[in-house]
Amino acid sequence: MKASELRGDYSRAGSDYVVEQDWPGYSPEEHALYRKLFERQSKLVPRYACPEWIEAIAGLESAAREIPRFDRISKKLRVATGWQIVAVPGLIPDDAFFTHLANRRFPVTVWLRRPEEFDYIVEPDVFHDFFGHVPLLFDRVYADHLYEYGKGGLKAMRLDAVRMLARLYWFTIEFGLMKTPAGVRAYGAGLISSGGELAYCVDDPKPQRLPFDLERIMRTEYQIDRYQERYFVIDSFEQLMRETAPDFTPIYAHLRNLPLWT
Ligand code: HBI
Ligand code: FE
Repeated sequence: MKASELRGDYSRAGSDYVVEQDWPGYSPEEHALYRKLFERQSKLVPRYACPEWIEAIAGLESAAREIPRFDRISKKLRVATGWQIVAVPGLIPDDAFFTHLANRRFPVTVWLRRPEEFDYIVEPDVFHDFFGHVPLLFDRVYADHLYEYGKGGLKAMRLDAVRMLARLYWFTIEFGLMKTPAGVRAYGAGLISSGGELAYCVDDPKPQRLPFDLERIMRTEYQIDRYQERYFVIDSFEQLMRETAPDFTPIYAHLRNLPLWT
């Protein structure tokens, strides 16, 4: 994603890429589109989202009718897990992104997709970031994992291993599945916020559903513009935390020369 193609307004972003959310700047049409997206996903999440996400969204009912005010959500989030959300113009460079996570700040895009992008959008917008990512920041173990991920990202930059680490983020935070007594459920933000992939990732027999395997994940390429051909399934956020706790340095060294799984 070259900066020139990105659609957000980066002109007022500081060195940490944080901007004002400018909540009064949203039009009634934008709030209505956000509400339509929220209502569409609300029909699906009871059946397909993991219990932790279902539990967290219950405390965010203010975010159902209109685009949420980040400062108000941050106030609640700080109390729950010590995190806050910061407004950004869209995708930001890795070092800024990792630095925010390593300080318990989650970057949330300020702009909302256009009506014709109702079913699919390439870059994360406020609906993907807020509905997909923010609720799980209220879960202590998930939030602690994301904090460790941020610190690990800064280290991966020093080791030139961001590409391998980004695959971990992709197959967990964005497209992760979790085992539950009722069957697999989605916790990845890209799934939770998707009109079509949320049911597909749980119900469709086509994609592979593999047990979480850190080294397999770090060697598995992914496509960003279509439904995933494989998902990785964790037992719990505790397992995700445990399996990603070790120092990745020797793993990066070992994997660097191995062929990729496609
Ligand atoms: N920026 N705003 C934003 N959101 C992301 O999820 C994001 C990013 N920049 C970099 C990035 N993700 C990826 O490189 C990491 O997932 C590795
Ligand atoms: Fe995302």
